[in-house]
Amino acid sequence: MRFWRRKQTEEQAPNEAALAPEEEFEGYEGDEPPASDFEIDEDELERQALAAEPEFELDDYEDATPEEIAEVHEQTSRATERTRRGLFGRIAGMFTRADFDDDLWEELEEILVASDTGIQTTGAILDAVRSRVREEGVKQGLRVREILRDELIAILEEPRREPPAWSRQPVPETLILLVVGVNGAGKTTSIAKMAHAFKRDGATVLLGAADTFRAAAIDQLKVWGERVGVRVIAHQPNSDPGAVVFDTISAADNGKADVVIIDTAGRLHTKSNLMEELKKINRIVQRNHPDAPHETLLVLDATTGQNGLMQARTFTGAVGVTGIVLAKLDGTAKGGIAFAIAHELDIPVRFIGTGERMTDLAPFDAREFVDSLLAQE
Ligand SMILES: Nc1nc2c(ncn2[C@@H]2O[C@H](COP(=O)(O)OP(=O)(O)O)[C@@H](O)[C@H]2O)c(=O)[nH]1
Ligand SMILES: [Mg+2]
Repeated sequence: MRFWRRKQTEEQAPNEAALAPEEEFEGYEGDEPPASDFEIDEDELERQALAAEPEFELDDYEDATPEEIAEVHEQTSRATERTRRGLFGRIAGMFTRADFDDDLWEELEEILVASDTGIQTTGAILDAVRSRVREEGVKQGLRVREILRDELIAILEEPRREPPAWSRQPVPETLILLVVGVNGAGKTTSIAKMAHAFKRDGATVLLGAADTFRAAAIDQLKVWGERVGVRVIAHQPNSDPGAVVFDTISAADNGKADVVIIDTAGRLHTKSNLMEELKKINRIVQRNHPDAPHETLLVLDATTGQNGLMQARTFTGAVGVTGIVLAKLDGTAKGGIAFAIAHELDIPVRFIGTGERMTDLAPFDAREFVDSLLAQE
């Protein structure tokens, strides 16, 4: 799946004149031609429309090819396998019963809460579904299923205000991403995966090892840098993270890097120090790049469930988190956490981690996610 596109230069930009709307046709006075010239075969039109457009598109990547969409579908399906095979999968089978009675509502609620959707978010989803069921006088299970699907997607799309910085056009001259999160969440691995993806898309990528608190963390990023084939700027353990960031940005400016990704510590001596450090990093980035970081990505470990939400609040309170990377989704049967993140944090999930390899990263797409969870095996 392509995530990053080089900024269009003037020669590459489509010729504006060619795209200008056509002049109004002057010779035509507006007399309607005979109706027979305009016989429209509606079925044929519909067939043509279906053939021209792929059945689905990804919300954040509108020009994804059918092959890329198929890849995302496969990755999402793999990452949600445990959740689907676990409790959540029971939902898929609930709608075959003719009458959707109170017992079923209760069961649905229990499943959602037990899948880490959280009480508040489950309440919001079920209120929305119930009120539509009531308004439309729906009785049939299959129709309730459709409404539930719609509302699950709607919850995930609540925070989706604009596509991620790397898929917007024009992409910034130097795209700067700051990656934050507690230790062990999956920051360094996710950075390696992103670096791999952006590099494959043709970007020159530079990594900054600003998690200087642990020697192993620096080494880990260096090892990934070698594997992926991207440069890593690192200092000695326990050195000033701000200095690493400064050097990374300078190297990017001198070497014309397209994408800079900065790894940060998950813990310092105390929590408030960490948040101050992250704010300082932001200020250093902004010296030469006032509109950066273009995204501050919080990596959350999907297996930590509701605890992850608590951690997330600490970060969102201190630094402006613009997106979530939901790592280790493949390792949990409680993928309902994605709904809680969207609804309670109001931050879009940008990526899901689907395994430990550098290719195990997929864009998060609400429809793909919900359909994967509701798919019957
Ligand atoms: N199964 C799985 N494991 C992951 C994923 N992302 C990270 N990990 C593993 O989680 C552990 C911690 O990751 P790391 O990147 O070092 O976390 P950091 O401390 O936040 O930098 C490592 O063993 C990773 O291999 C994922 O998407 N799926
Ligand atoms: Mg790390």
